[in-house]
Amino acid sequence: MSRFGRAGIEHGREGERRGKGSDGRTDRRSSRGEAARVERRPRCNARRGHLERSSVLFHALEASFLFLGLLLLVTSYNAKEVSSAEQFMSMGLSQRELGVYLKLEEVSQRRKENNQVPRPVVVITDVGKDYDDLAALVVLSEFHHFGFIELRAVVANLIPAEKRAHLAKAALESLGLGDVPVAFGTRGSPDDHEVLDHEFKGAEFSRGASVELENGKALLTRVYQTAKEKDEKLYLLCLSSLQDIFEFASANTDLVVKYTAEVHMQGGVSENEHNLKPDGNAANNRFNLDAAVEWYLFIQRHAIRSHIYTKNAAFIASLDSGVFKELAATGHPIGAYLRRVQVEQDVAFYKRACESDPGKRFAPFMDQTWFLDHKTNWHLRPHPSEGDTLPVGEEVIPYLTKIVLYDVLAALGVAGDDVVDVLKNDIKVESEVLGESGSGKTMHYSVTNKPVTSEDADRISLEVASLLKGALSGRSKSVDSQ
Ligand SMILES: [Ca+2]
Repeated sequence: MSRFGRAGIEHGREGERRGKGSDGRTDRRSSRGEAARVERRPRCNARRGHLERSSVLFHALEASFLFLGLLLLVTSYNAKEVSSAEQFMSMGLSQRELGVYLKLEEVSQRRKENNQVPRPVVVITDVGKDYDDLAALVVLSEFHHFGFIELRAVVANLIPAEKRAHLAKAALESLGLGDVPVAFGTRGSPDDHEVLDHEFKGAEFSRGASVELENGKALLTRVYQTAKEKDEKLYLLCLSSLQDIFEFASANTDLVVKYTAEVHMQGGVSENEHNLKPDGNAANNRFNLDAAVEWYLFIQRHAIRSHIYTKNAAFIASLDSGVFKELAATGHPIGAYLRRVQVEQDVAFYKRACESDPGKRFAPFMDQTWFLDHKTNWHLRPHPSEGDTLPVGEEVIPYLTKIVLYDVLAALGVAGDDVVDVLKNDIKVESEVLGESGSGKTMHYSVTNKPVTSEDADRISLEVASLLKGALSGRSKSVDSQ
């Protein structure tokens, strides 16, 4: 990108910082402050007039600089790049969000110059269980359109796997990726899974969602065979139970070992004595802990490069719920679905957190206090006082300000370090090398676990919000309106 483009973005960031409060609402403090001061001096009309003129002049200059920056940006691009920049500008993104897109476009161009092909990605997801799987698919669709990745296959597991696969297929169609093969996987767990009312309500995003889908094992076999024929390596993105990938890898060890570049998993891990073990508290491990234990042994035995993303970074890089309101306002059906599910899912989550029996909660430690701390702004409400009655049931809705997108961090990571690093997102905070005794192989892995700084968290949130908004208001809209 040209220096003019960068200047335009920096200018835009400054404008955004001035225009947004910590709660995400428009808060033109400086101009309000000036206005308030002027009102306190009603007789100083000359000064007020001067300030108003200054304010008008400032905003005019601000708009002029932005316009000039964008104009110079567009004129500095070649014809193909111009279309990208123009497309981004028509997406209704804020200045900061536009900045994210332009930086990602820089990475895309750099990869093309280096003849880097998109990373072939295979996703295993329990889409529908949480809104974050669908959010991850939306982010992945943008990465696919940028050319960072190529979505080769999506397998949906967990009861009812077929219904989840249809949800994934419909979502991908609405995002302009109807050609991506989708299959239904295993039940994901030996235990029964309670399907909640909100999971599939309003999820018919497009025509064709009722097409017959194939079995997950057949699809995994096919994509791995194709990888073998092309002599390329696949990137596995595991956002749900590890049963499917473990079963497939056990039956097709050579294929998986030879043709897997990296594994990216949302979950949790314990490390000791150069031995990785799945953390049984992480939901994706807990679905089928035996399979998770075996899969972790598999990746270590065969030294498959792996990245594990835990819940801790996701909590800190949570999104403001205003982002989902904006997604609903895009008019894209996925936006409306995400917003509705976010509220219904979090209310259901809250009701479970309020259970006095820890065994009935989502996890024993996720009690009412934990929920209010991690998922709401309850403690920031006006005039808090000790002894306030805690919200009951749906009373919590106005305070549901934090959207935690666990799976999306793994989706960011699978795109590659250059995509993650473009915004200096320090989500890869820990990296280790594990040597396995006897085999002579070296296991490389990283764990995204430690809290990131609030500045890093803001950058991650901005990147995620930009991609979600861009996907639903931009490229896929033409598909949706067909
Ligand atoms: Ca998931």
